[in-house]
Amino acid sequence: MGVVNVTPDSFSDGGHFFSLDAALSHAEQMIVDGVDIIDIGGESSRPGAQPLSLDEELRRVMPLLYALRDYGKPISVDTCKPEVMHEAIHAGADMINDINGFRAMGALTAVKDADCALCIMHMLNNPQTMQAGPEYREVVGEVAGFLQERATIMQDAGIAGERLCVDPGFGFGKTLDHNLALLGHLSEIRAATALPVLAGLSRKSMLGAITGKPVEQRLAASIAAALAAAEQGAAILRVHDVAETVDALKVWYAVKHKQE
Ligand code: 9MG
Repeated sequence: MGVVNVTPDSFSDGGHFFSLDAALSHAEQMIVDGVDIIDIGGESSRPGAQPLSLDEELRRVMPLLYALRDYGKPISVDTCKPEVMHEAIHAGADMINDINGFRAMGALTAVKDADCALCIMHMLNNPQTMQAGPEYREVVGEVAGFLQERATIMQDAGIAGERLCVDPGFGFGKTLDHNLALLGHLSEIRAATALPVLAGLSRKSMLGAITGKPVEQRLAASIAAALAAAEQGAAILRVHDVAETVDALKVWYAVKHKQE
């Protein structure tokens, strides 16, 4: 999954793709580079980011979604707002990626009768407060439990389990130790939920904490993290550097299957 943020303040690309043309050519390059799913988002989720109005989010996301529909690649829309989910689904979005785990009032109704895929992510609190001293008794069990509970609520609401995947939400209300525990036990989250796991580690601050590198120098760290997640059974990797990650995964996959 390749990330295209249409935001002026994304932590990872500094808002380089804020204009429609720039976002579109970025997405086109990702397709050339071998992306499978394009994740577009208008609201920044970096720690401390301020919420965006509904109108502004629609103004950022919808033109790109319309423009990308004819490229033949599945499009995911990263949003927490039921109204954006509704509009995106009607415009042909193939997936809704909700960092809030479809907890907003109206979110389940917005996605229930569609057939698009749905990514349920774990986040402690919200982007404004999530990094203010996050605490867990046992992070892996608590995150897995949350994802399991959300998946059950969604299925009880009539949403087919085949539409769901889960994401522990690296960096969303987690310390470095929490993130490392989740990455090292990703296969347990997969087993506990019996759902495909999506992992987003690309360029995140946990990689900066480990390497001491600023966001623009985290390519090698991002690839290492992507491979660690793949080794733990992640089905979808949300990344910024598609070409490099695809090459790394091809090598990892070839070695893995040679051994089997
Ligand atoms: C929107 N967004 C930013 N980081 C993310 C992550 O790790 N996972 C998912 N599903 N979405 C994310």
